Amino acid sequence: MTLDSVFRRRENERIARQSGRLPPGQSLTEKFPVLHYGMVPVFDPDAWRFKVWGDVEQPLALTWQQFNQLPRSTITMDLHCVTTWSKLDTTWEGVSLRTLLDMGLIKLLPTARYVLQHAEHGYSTNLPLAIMLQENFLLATHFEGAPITPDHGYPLRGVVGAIPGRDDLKTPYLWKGAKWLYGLEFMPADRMGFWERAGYHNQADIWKEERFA
Ligand SMILES: Nc1nc2c(c(=O)[nH]1)N[C@H]1C(S)=C(S)[C@@H](COP(=O)(O)O)O[C@H]1N2
Ligand SMILES: [Mo]
Repeated sequence: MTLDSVFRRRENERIARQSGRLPPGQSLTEKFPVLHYGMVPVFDPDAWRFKVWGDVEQPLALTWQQFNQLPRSTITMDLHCVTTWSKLDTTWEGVSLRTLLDMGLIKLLPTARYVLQHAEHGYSTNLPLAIMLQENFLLATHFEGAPITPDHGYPLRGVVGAIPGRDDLKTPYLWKGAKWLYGLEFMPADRMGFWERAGYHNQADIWKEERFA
């Protein structure tokens, strides 16, 4: 790392903090750290299915080809990891859960209140349905215009972050988006995911510094 880039990072961090975009206890990174438990799964496009089950009228299973034909959305947001790094202005493209409901592709039972994201190799994470329907949650296939790299969750990941100025949106830490996502389970009651069971905070609000329970 050059001295220049160190000064640039610190100056950007000062600006981010001043403009209210850096939650308490966070510091800025210009890189994109890779963080996960276990191994990066191998993607098999023929076997892969995006599955929806639980509190829905009909379970759903889409092939990779079908998933790629869904209407798409793009969002730019700030990512905040519980391990204290933040990365600003990241752009993601994919499918919003809201779209799947609006299309009638997923018909929820009135009892559906929570969602568990299921990922390859047993990772999971839970969120209230209301948060997953916000504009700052996406089922993402692309990062900065290119398919997400295997390390960051290819072919599909949940991603959640802060949209600057949108104080009306709840923003949890980044672990609440599962990389290598293949399934959404809709549930009447909350059920904790991988890190939540390991002692991370269930709500995980970045502004309240809800890191650990
Ligand atoms: N499948 C899976 N998804 C995961 C994790 C994991 O261990 N497995 N870790 C979470 C955590 S703790 C963080 S901070 C982000 C990191 O995403 P990144 O590696 O793209 O920075 O992924 C989240 N999603
Ligand atoms: Mo994390």
